[in-house]
Amino acid sequence: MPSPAVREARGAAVFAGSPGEGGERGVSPLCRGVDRGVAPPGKYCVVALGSNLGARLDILQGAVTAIAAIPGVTVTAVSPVYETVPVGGPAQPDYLNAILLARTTLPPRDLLRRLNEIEAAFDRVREVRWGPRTLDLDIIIYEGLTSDDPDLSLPHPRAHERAFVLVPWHDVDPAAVLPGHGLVAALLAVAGDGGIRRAQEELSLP
Ligand code: A4P
Ligand code: MG
Repeated sequence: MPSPAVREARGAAVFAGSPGEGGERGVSPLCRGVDRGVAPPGKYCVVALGSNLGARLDILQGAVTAIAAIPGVTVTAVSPVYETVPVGGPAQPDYLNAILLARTTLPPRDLLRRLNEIEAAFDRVREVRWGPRTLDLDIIIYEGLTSDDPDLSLPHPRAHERAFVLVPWHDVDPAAVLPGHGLVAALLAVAGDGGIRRAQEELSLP
Protein backbone atom coordinates (compact mmCIF):
# COMPACT_ATOMS: atom_id res chain seq x y z
CA MET A 1 0.00 0.00 0.00
CA PRO A 2 1.69 3.22 -1.07
CA SER A 3 2.01 6.04 1.42
CA PRO A 4 -0.38 9.00 1.23
CA ALA A 5 2.40 11.11 -0.24
CA VAL A 6 3.10 8.60 -3.00
CA ARG A 7 -0.61 8.10 -3.68
CA GLU A 8 -0.91 11.87 -4.00
CA ALA A 9 2.16 11.93 -6.18
CA ARG A 10 0.77 9.33 -8.54
CA GLY A 11 -2.44 11.25 -8.88
CA ALA A 12 -0.61 14.53 -9.26
CA ALA A 13 1.64 13.17 -11.98
CA VAL A 14 -1.43 12.69 -14.16
CA PHE A 15 -1.98 16.39 -14.48
CA ALA A 16 1.53 17.56 -13.74
CA GLY A 17 2.26 17.85 -17.45
CA SER A 18 5.64 18.46 -18.95
CA PRO A 19 7.17 21.34 -20.83
CA GLY A 20 6.12 21.34 -24.43
CA GLU A 21 3.13 19.15 -23.80
CA GLY A 22 0.78 21.91 -22.84
CA GLY A 23 0.72 20.81 -19.22
CA GLU A 24 -1.17 17.63 -20.01
CA ARG A 25 0.13 14.20 -20.84
CA GLY A 26 -0.89 10.63 -21.21
CA VAL A 27 -1.28 8.52 -18.11
CA SER A 28 1.95 6.76 -17.19
CA PRO A 29 1.91 3.14 -16.01
CA LEU A 30 2.11 4.24 -12.37
CA CYS A 31 -0.89 6.48 -12.87
CA ARG A 32 -3.28 4.05 -14.49
CA GLY A 33 -6.60 3.95 -12.76
CA VAL A 34 -6.19 7.45 -11.36
CA ASP A 35 -8.83 9.95 -12.36
CA ARG A 36 -7.57 12.88 -14.37
CA GLY A 37 -7.81 15.95 -12.23
CA VAL A 38 -7.85 19.61 -13.12
CA ALA A 39 -4.36 21.08 -12.92
CA PRO A 40 -3.92 23.92 -10.41
CA PRO A 41 -3.20 27.28 -12.07
CA GLY A 42 0.27 28.35 -13.06
CA LYS A 43 3.44 26.97 -14.53
CA TYR A 44 4.72 23.48 -13.91
CA CYS A 45 7.95 23.36 -11.94
CA VAL A 46 10.18 20.85 -10.20
CA VAL A 47 12.11 21.75 -7.05
CA ALA A 48 14.95 19.61 -5.65
CA LEU A 49 15.50 19.48 -1.90
CA GLY A 50 18.73 18.49 -0.18
CA SER A 51 20.03 18.50 3.39
CA ASN A 52 23.16 17.08 4.97
CA LEU A 53 23.43 19.06 8.22
CA GLY A 54 21.19 19.06 11.27
CA ALA A 55 17.88 17.22 11.60
CA ARG A 56 17.79 16.44 7.89
CA LEU A 57 14.35 14.84 7.62
CA ASP A 58 12.67 17.46 9.80
CA ILE A 59 14.30 20.16 7.70
CA LEU A 60 13.09 18.63 4.44
CA GLN A 61 9.58 18.24 5.86
CA GLY A 62 9.68 21.83 7.09
CA ALA A 63 10.74 22.96 3.63
CA VAL A 64 7.90 21.05 1.93
CA THR A 65 5.43 22.64 4.34
CA ALA A 66 6.92 26.10 3.83
CA ILE A 67 6.92 25.80 0.03
CA ALA A 68 3.30 24.66 0.08
CA ALA A 69 2.47 27.78 2.10
CA ILE A 70 3.97 30.21 -0.45
CA PRO A 71 1.12 32.24 -1.96
CA GLY A 72 0.86 31.30 -5.63
CA VAL A 73 2.45 27.86 -5.22
CA THR A 74 0.55 24.57 -5.21
CA VAL A 75 2.66 21.53 -4.38
CA THR A 76 1.16 18.59 -6.27
CA ALA A 77 3.53 15.78 -5.35
CA VAL A 78 6.44 14.96 -3.10
CA SER A 79 8.86 12.15 -3.83
CA PRO A 80 10.29 9.44 -1.64
CA VAL A 81 13.41 10.42 0.30
CA TYR A 82 16.85 9.13 -0.65
CA GLU A 83 20.04 8.94 1.39
CA THR A 84 22.79 9.96 -1.02
CA VAL A 85 26.56 10.08 -1.16
CA PRO A 86 27.82 13.67 -1.65
CA VAL A 87 28.68 14.58 -5.24
CA GLY A 88 31.56 17.07 -5.50
CA GLY A 89 32.71 19.50 -2.84
CA PRO A 90 34.71 18.79 0.32
CA ALA A 91 34.34 15.70 2.51
CA GLN A 92 30.92 16.01 4.12
CA PRO A 93 28.06 13.94 5.55
CA ASP A 94 25.59 12.06 3.36
CA TYR A 95 22.54 13.92 2.13
CA LEU A 96 18.85 13.33 2.25
CA ASN A 97 17.41 14.30 -1.11
CA ALA A 98 13.90 14.50 -2.52
CA ILE A 99 12.02 16.46 -5.16
CA LEU A 100 8.62 18.02 -5.35
CA LEU A 101 6.34 18.90 -8.24
CA ALA A 102 4.44 22.15 -8.10
CA ARG A 103 2.49 24.65 -10.08
CA THR A 104 3.09 28.32 -9.54
CA THR A 105 1.76 31.65 -10.65
CA LEU A 106 5.00 33.29 -9.44
CA PRO A 107 7.57 34.35 -12.03
CA PRO A 108 10.75 32.22 -11.77
CA ARG A 109 12.84 34.86 -9.96
CA ASP A 110 10.14 35.41 -7.38
CA LEU A 111 9.93 31.67 -6.84
CA LEU A 112 13.73 31.49 -6.37
CA ARG A 113 13.61 34.39 -3.91
CA ARG A 114 10.94 32.66 -1.85
CA LEU A 115 12.96 29.43 -1.89
CA ASN A 116 16.08 31.33 -0.79
CA GLU A 117 14.07 32.81 2.09
CA ILE A 118 13.07 29.32 3.18
CA GLU A 119 16.71 28.18 2.99
CA ALA A 120 17.65 31.14 5.21
CA ALA A 121 14.89 30.27 7.67
CA PHE A 122 16.55 26.88 8.07
CA ASP A 123 19.92 28.51 8.79
CA ARG A 124 21.46 27.87 5.40
CA VAL A 125 25.03 29.20 5.38
CA ARG A 126 27.03 29.61 2.16
CA GLU A 127 30.74 29.16 2.78
CA VAL A 128 32.13 26.66 0.30
CA ARG A 129 30.74 25.81 -3.10
CA TRP A 130 29.01 22.44 -2.89
CA GLY A 131 29.75 22.44 0.82
CA PRO A 132 27.50 20.94 3.48
CA ARG A 133 24.18 22.66 4.04
CA THR A 134 21.11 22.45 6.23
CA LEU A 135 18.91 23.03 3.21
CA ASP A 136 19.37 23.47 -0.52
CA LEU A 137 16.39 24.24 -2.74
CA ASP A 138 17.07 24.24 -6.47
CA ILE A 139 14.62 24.90 -9.27
CA ILE A 140 15.20 22.02 -11.67
CA ILE A 141 12.74 23.16 -14.30
CA TYR A 142 10.22 25.95 -14.68
CA GLU A 143 7.85 24.91 -17.44
CA GLY A 144 9.94 24.87 -20.65
CA LEU A 145 11.97 27.95 -19.75
CA THR A 146 15.67 27.97 -20.56
CA SER A 147 18.15 30.42 -19.07
CA ASP A 148 21.94 30.53 -18.73
CA ASP A 149 21.87 33.38 -16.21
CA PRO A 150 24.19 32.25 -13.37
CA ASP A 151 21.67 33.58 -10.86
CA LEU A 152 18.97 31.33 -12.27
CA SER A 153 20.00 28.68 -14.78
CA LEU A 154 17.16 26.66 -16.23
CA PRO A 155 16.86 23.81 -16.46
CA HIS A 156 19.31 23.30 -13.58
CA PRO A 157 22.59 22.72 -15.45
CA ARG A 158 23.61 19.56 -13.58
CA ALA A 159 20.24 17.89 -13.08
CA HIS A 160 20.58 15.61 -16.10
CA GLU A 161 23.56 13.75 -14.61
CA ARG A 162 22.48 13.53 -10.98
CA ALA A 163 20.86 10.37 -9.69
CA PHE A 164 19.76 12.20 -6.54
CA VAL A 165 17.51 14.35 -8.74
CA LEU A 166 16.56 11.90 -11.49
CA VAL A 167 15.59 8.92 -9.32
CA PRO A 168 13.07 10.71 -7.05
CA TRP A 169 11.72 12.69 -10.01
CA HIS A 170 11.17 9.47 -11.95
CA ASP A 171 9.42 7.97 -8.92
CA VAL A 172 6.70 10.62 -8.94
CA ASP A 173 6.57 11.17 -12.69
CA PRO A 174 7.84 8.25 -14.78
CA ALA A 175 7.06 10.15 -18.01
CA ALA A 176 8.94 13.30 -16.97
CA VAL A 177 10.96 15.18 -19.56
CA LEU A 178 13.97 17.38 -18.80
CA PRO A 179 13.90 20.11 -21.48
CA GLY A 180 16.95 19.91 -23.72
CA HIS A 181 17.88 16.45 -22.44
CA GLY A 182 14.86 14.22 -22.97
CA LEU A 183 13.14 11.63 -20.89
CA VAL A 184 14.22 11.40 -17.27
CA ALA A 185 13.91 7.63 -17.55
CA ALA A 186 16.52 7.60 -20.33
CA LEU A 187 18.84 9.97 -18.44
CA LEU A 188 18.55 7.71 -15.44
CA ALA A 189 19.58 4.72 -17.50
CA VAL A 190 22.83 6.55 -18.29
CA ALA A 191 23.44 8.18 -14.89
CA GLY A 192 22.63 5.00 -12.95
CA ASP A 193 21.46 4.93 -9.38
CA GLY A 194 24.81 4.43 -7.67
CA GLY A 195 25.40 6.27 -4.42
CA ILE A 196 21.77 6.57 -3.48
CA ARG A 197 19.41 4.40 -1.48
CA ARG A 198 15.76 4.81 -0.61
CA ALA A 199 15.24 5.96 2.99
CA GLN A 200 12.49 4.48 5.11
CA GLU A 201 11.24 7.87 6.18
CA GLU A 202 8.73 9.70 4.02
CA LEU A 203 7.67 13.29 3.52
CA SER A 204 4.05 14.32 3.51
CA LEU A 205 2.09 17.04 1.81
CA PRO A 206 0.47 19.43 4.27
N1 A4P B 1 21.25 29.32 -9.20
C1 A4P B 1 21.37 29.25 -10.56
N2 A4P B 1 20.42 28.47 -11.07
C2 A4P B 1 19.67 28.02 -10.03
C3 A4P B 1 18.54 27.16 -9.94
N3 A4P B 1 17.99 26.59 -11.05
N4 A4P B 1 18.00 26.91 -8.72
C4 A4P B 1 22.16 30.12 -8.39
C5 A4P B 1 18.55 27.45 -7.60
N5 A4P B 1 19.64 28.29 -7.62
C6 A4P B 1 20.19 28.56 -8.83
O1 A4P B 1 23.52 28.29 -5.31
C7 A4P B 1 24.54 29.02 -5.98
C8 A4P B 1 23.89 29.98 -6.96
O2 A4P B 1 23.16 29.24 -7.91
C9 A4P B 1 22.91 30.94 -6.32
O3 A4P B 1 23.39 32.23 -6.42
C10 A4P B 1 21.64 30.79 -7.17
O4 A4P B 1 21.12 32.05 -7.51
P1 A4P B 1 23.68 27.93 -3.81
O5 A4P B 1 22.43 27.25 -3.38
O6 A4P B 1 24.15 29.11 -3.07
O7 A4P B 1 24.93 26.95 -3.78
P2 A4P B 1 25.03 25.46 -4.28
O8 A4P B 1 23.72 24.78 -4.22
O9 A4P B 1 26.18 24.84 -3.56
O10 A4P B 1 25.46 25.72 -5.77
P3 A4P B 1 25.05 24.93 -7.03
O11 A4P B 1 26.08 25.24 -8.07
O12 A4P B 1 23.61 25.15 -7.40
O13 A4P B 1 25.19 23.47 -6.52
P4 A4P B 1 24.53 22.22 -7.08
O14 A4P B 1 25.02 21.95 -8.45
O15 A4P B 1 23.07 22.25 -6.87
O16 A4P B 1 25.17 21.14 -6.16
N6 A4P B 1 25.41 15.75 -3.47
C11 A4P B 1 24.32 15.10 -3.04
N7 A4P B 1 24.41 13.77 -2.81
N8 A4P B 1 23.14 15.75 -2.83
C12 A4P B 1 23.00 17.09 -3.06
O17 A4P B 1 21.91 17.63 -2.85
N9 A4P B 1 24.07 19.13 -3.85
C13 A4P B 1 25.11 19.76 -4.36
C14 A4P B 1 24.93 21.16 -4.78
C15 A4P B 1 26.41 19.12 -4.55
N10 A4P B 1 26.42 17.72 -4.20
C16 A4P B 1 25.33 17.09 -3.74
C17 A4P B 1 24.13 17.80 -3.55
MG1 MG C 1 21.37 25.52 -4.50
